[in-house]
Amino acid sequence: MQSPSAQSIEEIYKEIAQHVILGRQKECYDCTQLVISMGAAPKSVINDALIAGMTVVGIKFRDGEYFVPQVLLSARAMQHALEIIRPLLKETDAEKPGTVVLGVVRGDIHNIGKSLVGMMTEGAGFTVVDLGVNVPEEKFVRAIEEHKPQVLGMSALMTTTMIGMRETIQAVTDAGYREQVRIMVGGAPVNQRFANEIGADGYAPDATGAVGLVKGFMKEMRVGAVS
Ligand code: B12
Repeated sequence: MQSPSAQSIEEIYKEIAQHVILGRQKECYDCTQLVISMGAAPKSVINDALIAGMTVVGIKFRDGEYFVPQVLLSARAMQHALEIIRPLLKETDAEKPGTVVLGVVRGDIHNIGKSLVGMMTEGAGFTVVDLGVNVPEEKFVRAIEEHKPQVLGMSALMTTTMIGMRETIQAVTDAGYREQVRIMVGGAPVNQRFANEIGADGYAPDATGAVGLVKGFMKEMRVGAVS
């Protein structure tokens, strides 16, 4: 790392992306802290530095240049840096205008995208109940019973686990809760067509889009949405 004064925020973004790519956890964390202290916008650090790096990791993994251990190091570096950003996205004293239950479907342990959606949704003032990864249908149903959310969000990162979304919607319908909850889906292999096909109420390609969906659903359900 050069001295901060010699580097612009954009240059440090490139450095952060590089640390994600190389799985350098401490360096990634330190540089993230540095840009934040320089006044970088948290969402821009996520999109222009951390996700930019993880996108390259995805390409290397797809092309057989990276294997699971490298990807895991990159994921850890990104997740560690996200811990700096998480509190900055939260509105501490805001009135909570609605609840979103979120989870990654059964068989799938890809956590990062879902967590980002959760962080941004919380940042917009909503209560988020994060069920974690590898969530079976019945656990989603139990969470609806327990938390009475207006919105249920499901994430899947693999073509082989997307089916869990359809099965969860079926389970929610069978349990009699389909009318009382809006369902949104997302994750790299998911698209609008698939969302329509399985009877979801919405799809978004990224966390910002997810927040837009949540706000729209809350309005529809007459829960005071934040702007
Ligand atoms: C990191 C990673 C891992 C890490 C995950 C670490 C962690 N703690 O999350 C580890 C190493 C554990 C891993 C394991 C595996 N992985 Co992997 N992994 C990835 C990788 C490189 C990046 C995923 C990521 O974090 N992206 C960054 C985040 C920010 O993006 P995102 O998740 O897409 O989320 C954004 C949007 O999609 C959206 N979004 C996400 N969720 C939701 C939800 C809602 C409701 C909404 C509205 C929006 C939304 O908003 C998010 C933020 O903008 C992808 C490649 C890729 N192109 O996606 C492969 C990838 C998903 N993995 C893949 C594979 C094959 C595996 C393994 C099977 C490998 C193996 N042989 O073991 C295992 C599977 C384990 C399992 N059972 O789940 C394949 C899947 C192929 C397929 N069948 O579809 C991919 C596509 C790589 C590839 N090209 O082959 N992986």
